[in-house]
Amino acid sequence: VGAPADFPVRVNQLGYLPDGPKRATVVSSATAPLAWQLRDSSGAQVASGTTTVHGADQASGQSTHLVDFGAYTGTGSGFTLVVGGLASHPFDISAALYDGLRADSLNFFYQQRSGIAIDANLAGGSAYARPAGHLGVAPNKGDTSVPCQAGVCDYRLDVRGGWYDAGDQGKYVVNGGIATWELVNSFERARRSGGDAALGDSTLRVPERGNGVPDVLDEARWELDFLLRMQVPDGKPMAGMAFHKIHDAQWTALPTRPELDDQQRELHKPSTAATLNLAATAAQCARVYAPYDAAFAARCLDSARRAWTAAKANPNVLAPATDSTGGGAYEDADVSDEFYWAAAELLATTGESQYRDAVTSSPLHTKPVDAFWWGGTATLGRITLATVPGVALPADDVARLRGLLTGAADGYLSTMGGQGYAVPLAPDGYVWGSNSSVANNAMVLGVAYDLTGAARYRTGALETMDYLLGRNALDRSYVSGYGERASENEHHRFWAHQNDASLPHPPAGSFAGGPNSGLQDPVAEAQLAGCAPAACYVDDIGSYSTNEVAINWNASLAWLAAFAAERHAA
Ligand code: 9MR
Repeated sequence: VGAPADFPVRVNQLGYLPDGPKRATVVSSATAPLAWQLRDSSGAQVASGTTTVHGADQASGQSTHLVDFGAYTGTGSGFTLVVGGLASHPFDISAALYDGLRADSLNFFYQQRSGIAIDANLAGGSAYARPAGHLGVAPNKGDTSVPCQAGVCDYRLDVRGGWYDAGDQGKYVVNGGIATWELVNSFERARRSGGDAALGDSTLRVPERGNGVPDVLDEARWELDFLLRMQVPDGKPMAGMAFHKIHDAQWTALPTRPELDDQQRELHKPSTAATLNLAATAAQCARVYAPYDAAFAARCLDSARRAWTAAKANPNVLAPATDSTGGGAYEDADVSDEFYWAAAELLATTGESQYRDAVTSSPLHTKPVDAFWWGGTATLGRITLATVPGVALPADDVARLRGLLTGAADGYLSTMGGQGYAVPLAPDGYVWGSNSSVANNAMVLGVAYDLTGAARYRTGALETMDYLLGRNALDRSYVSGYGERASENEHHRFWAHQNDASLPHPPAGSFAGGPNSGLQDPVAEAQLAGCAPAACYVDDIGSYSTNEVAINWNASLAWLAAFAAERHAA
């Protein structure tokens, strides 16, 4: 059996769950069905059948056939799928398939921590260990006493901690908000589905393991503590608002180890969007952390209330797109969705009528569910209102929101069904961070499964993992360490092995941004001209617009991995 460089038989390179869907895509222009064989690790045929001709796939620009070997019920490792004499990458069929990814996709956050030394034993080897970054130790100029940009404030703030956003070492409240919400929501939903033990204390590699608090909440708290520090103190102008971001005055070179960053760090002007991200995540914190640390939960609630009040008083302080020297802009010209999200979280936590009024008077409350991302967060609020038990809304409202969420999920299933590679994303959706668009839409499929128990939604969420782990236009797993042909050169200032052999590759569980038809960096421009949307990706450290990592992206992967790892009774 041959094995060409680009395997035309595209599978989830990690594998399949025994009780999940098992489909593959074959790149072939044959107009008649082809014979396929499933072989075990000894090469013995264990199942066979014929493909279904799908034909042209718009996103990839490829001619495709589909294989469904879902009737096979065996387990093991080293399976291959063979079509026309050509084999796929080897893969497993196992109920434990996603256990490793659940842990590693969350360990990514530990390794992105600012303000703490990264321990080799927790980070998966000495290559990943490093001294604490940005604690005011030379040559660092932050983050324990950070000045504002000119004219923004006349005092300094201690904004240590949190996670570095991505391949850069900026810390942005807007993106920290959605990432934190997704991790905490992953735990909140698992507690309802009975899967929370797998995210509980001493399940992850975090320094706080053994403290009696679920480890995923320990990890999220590292960021929550930072978000709370970003709030303008009482007695200062715009008290209660949150600074939009803190980062270097100039972009640093690649590589730059965190503890060797010598740039001045600066606080950027408070924004309504950042303030509402703080309000939303701090309100969620108050609800979810209450059983473990009542004092912290109370501090979160106080901060959330003050942020909400400050945002109401300053409803249109917008972060500009032009503020992108030394860090990302995270600009946002429409904060109606952030208002809705924050009101939803405050309502779910407090039940108070002021927040209910804000929810029910928002036009977003009755609109169809739209895709969520860092700049569009209404659906995060909808998920909370539709899933948290006992939310103080009329039953009709909750039922309608649930219907809107399952309606969006059915839309994603229909999008998947029309494609050669079952992706819950339209062919024109391959923008910067497309893998997170895909993963976020799959989260809605997971929510729909939780709400209804209908198997088709779980199938959709799991087939999305197939796409991310190799069943795609490029025969590529976008998750480092997972799959035979996985990304390994994601854009990062410390995991910069491609530029400096003394530094490591990104650790297992790091998630690449994915295909971006905009070709928004020099490497993509030079190497990807003319690419089909789903093929506009290059595993090169210089391609930050297709191959960066980011906390908001890894958070969706972690949510999905935890969902996929949950065991289901037969
Ligand atoms: O994820 C962001 C994407 O939606 C934007 O199009 C892009 C350009 O503004 O920025 C992305 O976010 C980056 C941020 O600005 C800086 N840190 C790295 C982020 C991921 O590339």
